[in-house]
Amino acid sequence: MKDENCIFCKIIDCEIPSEKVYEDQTTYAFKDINPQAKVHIIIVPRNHYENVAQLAKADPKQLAHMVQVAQQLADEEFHGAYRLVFNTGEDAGQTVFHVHGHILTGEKLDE
Ligand code: IU
Repeated sequence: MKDENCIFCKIIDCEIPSEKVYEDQTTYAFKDINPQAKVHIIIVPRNHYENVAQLAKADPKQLAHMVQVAQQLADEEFHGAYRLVFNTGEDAGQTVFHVHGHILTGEKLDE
């Protein structure tokens, strides 16, 4: 399930370069190009869904897997402490309409 106009589908397929930090059969994670924390990773499913609600409805196991991978990356980066954010909708700051979690970690975060 790909969208040929989607920039994150192109990153997953390595048509556009990214700083990959994790991949498996269903999931891909890379460093955000505009980091908002010491470690800022974007985690995406390989399949294209517009937002987290669509993903949760269509494939809840995939969403659960992404949370587990986020935990694993934060275990490696900052003793398992992290913030996981899914901006959903333009008015909430979503700019790329391929569901993605922002994993913010690597340092103590502001409350
Ligand atoms: P948002 O939740 O849709 O606003 O998040 C999109 C994020 O993707 C944002 O933090 C961008 O810096 C990041 N990003 C990226 O890392 N590489 C890209 O090629 C593009 C966006 I386009």
